[in-house]
Amino acid sequence: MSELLQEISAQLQAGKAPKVKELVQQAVEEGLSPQTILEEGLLAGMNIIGAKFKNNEVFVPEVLVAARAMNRGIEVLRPLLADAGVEEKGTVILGTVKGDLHDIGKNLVRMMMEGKGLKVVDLGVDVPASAFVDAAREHNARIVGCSALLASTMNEMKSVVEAVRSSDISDKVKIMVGGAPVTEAFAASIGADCYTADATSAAAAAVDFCA
Ligand code: B1M
Repeated sequence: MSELLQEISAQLQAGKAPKVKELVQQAVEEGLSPQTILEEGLLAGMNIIGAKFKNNEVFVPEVLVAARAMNRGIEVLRPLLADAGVEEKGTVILGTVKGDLHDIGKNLVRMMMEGKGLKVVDLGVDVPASAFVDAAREHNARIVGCSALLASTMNEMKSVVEAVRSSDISDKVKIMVGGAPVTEAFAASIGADCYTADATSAAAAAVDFCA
């Protein structure tokens, strides 16, 4: 891995948001691909923080500043990963489910979907099931996408599936789920239409649904 990517990872772990932004910009100018910067710089750093968090070597405040630094880096990459001027292929309602405040993975899913020419209405975090349905109806969406990072909140996805299925838009909308604790088997058990493990495959699946 290049020294610059290692430095991005290190500065992210230290929570130095302006420095991460500057280094990501530098990496872009040096010709590194946005995908490489994302995976080998930003996500590599966040994975290390995640492992330390699990082992009680760092705590919520450190994780929070690292997450902010990650988001600042992603902001630089967003327009590069998005294909400017691509005709919109369909609308996706995206959000992190009720009770869950994790948004880094969701933001990546959004970025990749926008990069594939989908319009994404991002409802943010802590989104109740009814808000997914209301937004899907309002925006005439083809897809509702739910993200969850906590074992305790992934069950909220079942509420979203039930809310969509019992609504008037049931047969217009596909439900996609994802996030670290979510599995294919869980998705099937709650009646979701699709589970994907990462942002890139989520975007590809969403495009297929809209085709
Ligand atoms: Co939290 N947290 N956290 N946290 N946090 C985890 C998830 C945890 C695994 C850490 C651990 O203990 N090892 C653990 C959950 C354990 C569990 O339930 N199994 C945990 C916990 C316990 C908590 C708190 C309860 C801690 C506390 O307060 N004591 C608390 C909960 C707050 C709440 O939500 N109500 C909490 C808080 C936080 C912070 C606020 C400090 C911060 C979030 C900041 C933010 O998001 N803005 C945070 C973070 C950063 C993490 C870790 C370290 C990193 C998560 C992350 O962003 N990963 C995480 C540990 C870990 O995962 N190693 C942890 C990077 C991201 C790119 O990956 O989100 O998995 P991910 O997204 C991937 C895929 O999952 C997929 O695509 C993405 C990219 O490829 N994907 C989808 C995601 N959504 C998708 C949707 C799709 C398809 C694919 O379709 C629609």
